[in-house]
Amino acid sequence: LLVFTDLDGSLLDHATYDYTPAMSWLARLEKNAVPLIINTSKTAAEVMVLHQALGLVSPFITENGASIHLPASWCLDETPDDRGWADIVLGESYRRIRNVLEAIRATERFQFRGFGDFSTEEVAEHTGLDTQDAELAHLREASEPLIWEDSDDALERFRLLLIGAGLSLTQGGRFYHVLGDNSGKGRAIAWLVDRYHLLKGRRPLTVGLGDGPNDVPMLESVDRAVLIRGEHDIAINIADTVNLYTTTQKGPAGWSEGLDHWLG
Ligand code: 2M8
Ligand code: MG
Ligand code: MG
Repeated sequence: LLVFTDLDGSLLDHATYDYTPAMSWLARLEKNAVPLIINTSKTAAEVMVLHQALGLVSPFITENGASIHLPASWCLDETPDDRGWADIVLGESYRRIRNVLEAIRATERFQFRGFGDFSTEEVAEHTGLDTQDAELAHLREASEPLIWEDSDDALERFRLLLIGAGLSLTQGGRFYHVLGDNSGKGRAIAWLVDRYHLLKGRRPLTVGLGDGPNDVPMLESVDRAVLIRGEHDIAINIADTVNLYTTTQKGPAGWSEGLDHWLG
């Protein structure tokens, strides 16, 4: 069994980033040695802090699937760095993403602002994170969150231009996110499931929990999916072939409700 989870609006409360209502399930997963694999749009720098606080030993996925972080126990050919981690990059570099965004903005005059245009204080303002955490959210490696300040028509044209440049656009609870087109939360899961298979000689049962449009590829690639009721009112369309449970509660309370449903 592998449990994949989104953070904001899922394991963490959308506004306060608290996870207290999930504590008893976190303890239960740990006791049963079930790997809890964070799969988030946050940066590795942000996740590392939480991963340690939760005492996790599992791999984690950052920036909407653009990069996978393996502890030594999940490595085959990879050599862990001196902190004990090996990074697999599936997406495009942050530098290339910013270059494309700046070129598109210069020619199309679209109105948007990304984290690369923000000071750390502005990141803090838009996310509700304190300055220290905002600094970690600012350390992007392979995706750019942005606020769209232009029309819906312009957004559709922007989406097509990104595809033309080998990039893609997805949406989290607060921001649009630009990333490489061969990444995404689903692809990163497929990678880790294959790795698990190579290590253990069998495929795992997979559970996935998320609340946003960027979680759809995750929910569509697991055996048992939990759609957590969102704080936002963005429509979320999931293929009807998915084994889906939709929670009535939001955030970490919904997260626990979902695990009660599938594993309780
Ligand atoms: C960003 O992502 C969230 C998650 O869904 C969003 O779009 O609302 C990320 O850039 C992340 O790094 C940051 O911590 C988070 C804070 O709300 O926002
Ligand atoms: Mg979320
Ligand atoms: Mg997320």
